[in-house]
Amino acid sequence: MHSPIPRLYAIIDPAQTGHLSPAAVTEILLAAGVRLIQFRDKRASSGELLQSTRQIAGQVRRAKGVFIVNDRADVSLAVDADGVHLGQDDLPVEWARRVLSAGKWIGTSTHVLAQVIEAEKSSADYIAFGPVFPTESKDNPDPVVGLHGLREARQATRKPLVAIGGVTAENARAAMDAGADSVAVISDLLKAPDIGQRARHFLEVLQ
Ligand code: 3NM
Repeated sequence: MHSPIPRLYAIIDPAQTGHLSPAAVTEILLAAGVRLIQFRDKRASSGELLQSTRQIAGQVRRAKGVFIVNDRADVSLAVDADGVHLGQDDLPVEWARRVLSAGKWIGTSTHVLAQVIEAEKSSADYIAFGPVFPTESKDNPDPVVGLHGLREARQATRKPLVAIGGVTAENARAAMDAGADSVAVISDLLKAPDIGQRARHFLEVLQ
């Protein structure tokens, strides 16, 4: 990871994009100025995942953005994405490092302070912590950590900290004030009637 983490981290989950294809959503987000995009598809086969990921990687590359693949270091490597995001049950960070070349971003999800402390000791490039607010986008979410939990996480790491879970344009500022460097968002972006306008609004609020 060579550049500071953008303040808005958009996650595209096809379960939430309705009639729009992931590629169409990517185009809208990039046009709005979003420069950090993750693709997360828990249902796709490896073949399907490779297809969509390849396309999005090209789009984000042309816009000089950063593209992260959820969970799958192999797919990230195959499409020359900028990195991978790992959950607690995915490959451990140091093992994903064996797959991805130096300089690629590796992010990790954490949900309690002990995991933040562990991640701080790892070579992860950034740490996501949440759910900060209640979320409906994740199956079996961990207990809500709240802004108080986020402040504690801030004390436990010097790495870039990403607030995730239930973040909206209305509460994003509060998450930054609690110590987040970036906010990761699925539904408040993807469920908006006008995704581009919502993304621009987020970017303004996070200025
Ligand atoms: N991870 P939304 S919460 C993918 O707590 C994900 O680690 C979480 O979606 C965590 O912005 C979450 O719609 C869902 O709440 C985020």
